[in-house]
Amino acid sequence: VDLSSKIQNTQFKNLFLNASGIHCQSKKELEELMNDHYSGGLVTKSATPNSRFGNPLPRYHSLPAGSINSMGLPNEGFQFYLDYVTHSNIQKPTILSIAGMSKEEDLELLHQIQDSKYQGLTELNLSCPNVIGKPQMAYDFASSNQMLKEIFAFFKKPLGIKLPPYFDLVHFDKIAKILNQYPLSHVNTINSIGNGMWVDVEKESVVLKPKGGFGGIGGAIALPTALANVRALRQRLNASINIIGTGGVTSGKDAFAHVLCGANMVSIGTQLYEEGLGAFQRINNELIEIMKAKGYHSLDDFRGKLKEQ
Ligand code: RRO
Repeated sequence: VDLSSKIQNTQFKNLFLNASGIHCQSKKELEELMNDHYSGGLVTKSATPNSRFGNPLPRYHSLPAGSINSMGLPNEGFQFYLDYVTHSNIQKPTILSIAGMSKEEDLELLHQIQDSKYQGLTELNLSCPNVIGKPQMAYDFASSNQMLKEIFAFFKKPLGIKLPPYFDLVHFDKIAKILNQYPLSHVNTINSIGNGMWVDVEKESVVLKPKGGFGGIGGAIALPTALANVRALRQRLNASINIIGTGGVTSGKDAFAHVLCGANMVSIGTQLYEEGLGAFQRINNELIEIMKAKGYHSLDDFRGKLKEQ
């Protein structure tokens, strides 16, 4: 069974990635991911121009079937991640994630990438739900369009974007129509489901310190929303735009479902955080067993082939 996959010209030995933000902030975490045999590629924590501590703690909480977070973009600063993906002992393809605090910062970071030696994939995070006072750009269609227009006027390296979940079919039509105008390498869907809430009934309290307890929802409870977003975008985007399916993957079965909906790559967030890097090996093996039982040899045998009733 062959789990290899591609984004544009970048070949991955298997479809699995960490979700950005999970196990990819520090040098140690990145090295562990880089040396892990069961993930096909590595995504870095979304970077801002300068390092950030992020929001006050507690800012992550495990839920019965997922997680809620309001990390607030803790990261080591853009130069650290650019150096890591350019100079380190690279064992697998990398995706450099960036998230400036304004359009100007995003453009500045992209100029630096354009002018650097980096030849890997870049991903612009237009969907961080947790920075106080900063709306998610990807919910503002006109601003997203304008931003992409300015970016592709100078940016010539492979670039994808990280999208938030959409919940209305008209919104899928609108965002796809915009994205189809640009030579994007990929879209990564979904970021966490923004501004959920969890209540500790015993304490009669929220569980996160920042933002009065509001935070992004991930993990198993996000799977149906993630699958819908992968499917709806695959049905609307140009074939040249690949899809990274992110959201709710805890098993090989969930990864199989993402690929059926059209995912080229699948990333693992909450489950990776909760289980550790061993999740990659387990989920690899589970997916291989499902494919063997069905007589599939490669992901192309079933990618996007979800049947309607
Ligand atoms: O750091 C975060 O709070 C964070 C980010 Br940038 C993101 O894109 N998604 C998320 O769930 N948390």
